[in-house]
Amino acid sequence: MTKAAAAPRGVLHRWAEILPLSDKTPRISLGEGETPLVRSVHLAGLCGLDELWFKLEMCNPTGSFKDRGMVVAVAKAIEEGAHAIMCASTGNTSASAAAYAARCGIDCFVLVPGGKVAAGKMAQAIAFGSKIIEIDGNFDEALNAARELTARHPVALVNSVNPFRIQGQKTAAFEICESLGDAPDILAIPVGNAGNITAYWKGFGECAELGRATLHPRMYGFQAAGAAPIVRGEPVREPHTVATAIRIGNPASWKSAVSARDESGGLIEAVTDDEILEAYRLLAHKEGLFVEPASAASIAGLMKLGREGRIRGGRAAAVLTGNGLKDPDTAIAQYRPDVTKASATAESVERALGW
Ligand code: AN7
Repeated sequence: MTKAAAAPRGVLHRWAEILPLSDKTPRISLGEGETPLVRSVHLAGLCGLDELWFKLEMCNPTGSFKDRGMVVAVAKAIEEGAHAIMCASTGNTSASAAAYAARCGIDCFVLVPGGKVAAGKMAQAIAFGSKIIEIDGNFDEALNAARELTARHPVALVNSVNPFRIQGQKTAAFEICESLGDAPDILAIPVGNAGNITAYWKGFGECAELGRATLHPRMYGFQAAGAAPIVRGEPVREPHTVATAIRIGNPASWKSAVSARDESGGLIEAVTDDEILEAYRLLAHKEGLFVEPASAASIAGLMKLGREGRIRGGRAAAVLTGNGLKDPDTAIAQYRPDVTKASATAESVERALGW
């Protein structure tokens, strides 16, 4: 018997039927999508939930949910003849764009806020060989520059203002409905530039239309308190938060995030850095899930609502958007390491452990 080649994986293969692909769209893949949905053992109760499920988007090839949308945006850019892509980024979009550009042999330009991108994400942009421009300003200013530059030059913009990004990211909602057999009652998600909450709401709407779900979840979005323009109702000129991924003061998809909130009967609220870091530590200590701070914002939000008695049972899914390895500096600052030295003998280790 000959050995069968592995079946093609990835968002463009798995979800072609719900994506705007043509015969000419290259079916590129880094094996993104089909991420695990893992049930919470310890934190559901703290949130007042009967069931809490974690969608492990950190398991995508570059360690964040961005790969789902980026694979579609890059494939469509190449289909349309692009030889270069550009994005502004707090770090994960640039890591993802750089990876797919490397894979496809095109150029990638990334505009990042100087000094505010987590170390692991910078390492990725460097490793994938992208051209990195550190902006003396924040993400919002970098995105404005990227929009202007891509209007002037033959370079495709792959931020989530590119509708193909939203198309790709909506596939996660389909996967959740498939895994649970229906949509959850609540979808909890961190909100930065607001592309992902927009994509999930679109995805759940399509699931209901296609008979893949009987209900629409309430969309619960969470922003960091120092970067919460949607909660405050006005742009934040100088956003600040330990969750650098969502350090965004003027989200591009603001209007559609508000629509997702209002049409679903959901909410968008703020969580403080302390609340984010508490959820960050609990996810690691109690669930074995090491996420980056931005991803912990949704759990921080559910815990806050639970404590306030504003969640009374039901089933929630929370999107864990990025891997904790991306931000080693925050991890080292937040966890108390329990390390002892010993020589390489059982006796010495026993002594070190006090056994
Ligand atoms: C881990 O990479 O905006 O609300 O430039 O990296 O769709 O922006 C990242 C955002 C949540 C927020 N969690 O998603 C970027 C960028 C993580 C993130 C968000 C981001 P959106």
